[in-house]
Amino acid sequence: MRFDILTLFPGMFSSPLRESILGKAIEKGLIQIQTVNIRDFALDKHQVVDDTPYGGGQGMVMKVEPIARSIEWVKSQDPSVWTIYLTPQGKQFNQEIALTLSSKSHLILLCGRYEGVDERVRELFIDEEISIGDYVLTGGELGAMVLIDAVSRLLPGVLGSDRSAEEDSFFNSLLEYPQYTRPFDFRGSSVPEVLLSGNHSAISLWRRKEALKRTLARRPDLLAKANLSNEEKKLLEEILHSNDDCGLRNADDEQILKKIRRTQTDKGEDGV
Ligand code: 4FV
Repeated sequence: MRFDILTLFPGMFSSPLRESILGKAIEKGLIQIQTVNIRDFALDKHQVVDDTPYGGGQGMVMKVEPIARSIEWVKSQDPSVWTIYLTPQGKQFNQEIALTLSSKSHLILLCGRYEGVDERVRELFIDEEISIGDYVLTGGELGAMVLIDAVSRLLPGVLGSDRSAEEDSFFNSLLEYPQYTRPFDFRGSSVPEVLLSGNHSAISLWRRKEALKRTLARRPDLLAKANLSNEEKKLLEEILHSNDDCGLRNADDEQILKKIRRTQTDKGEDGV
């Protein structure tokens, strides 16, 4: 998979993407990352890439021409490239979007700066707008790095075994179960016995139950849209009726519970 990153600060990408798993993926040729300096496509003597906003107002806006030329330069090499603009006005990035993008072969990631880009860039060149979160960064570069990391690790051969991506949080939109490793006891806190039992069905049952409890307690919204197996629904039932109420007893939690029950019922023959 190829990523062309359009930015005014290509140096930001020198080290973060060269370490560890992504660095190896680049070495193995599983991903190609090219930074394109938008300023190289500003043809005036001072290579101006921004200007004051029409209608007044604070800050500067990125000019359309340098961005247009840089996108068209990449498209001249591959017209099928999919062009993404990282912006707080985009749809919220999540695992589902990462999975969809991982099926594409070539992405342009446009990183905004200042107050953002001239609106004609959107009208004429952008296929998809993505936000990494409801907060304002100084630039889209960190968003581009987040996207490259989340998408690349889903590509065959990037992670040690592709299976591990299937056990991700959010893979089946549940949060991950608690993880433990040596030492068995740390300052009086020890590892749940079941994990040392060697009884794999008991271990996976414990892990599924813990994932459900953690999701119920921290992200009940995810449960409402999860595709739970009938066994998971039964586990959720046990959790909901056990005295371990996962701290879910105030009013809107009840609403979420009703929603979880409703959606799970609609989804399965014998709902919770
Ligand atoms: C952003 C985000 C983000 C907005 C103004 C760059 C900044 C500046 N990008 N997800 N949140 N971008 O804050 O992707 O141009």
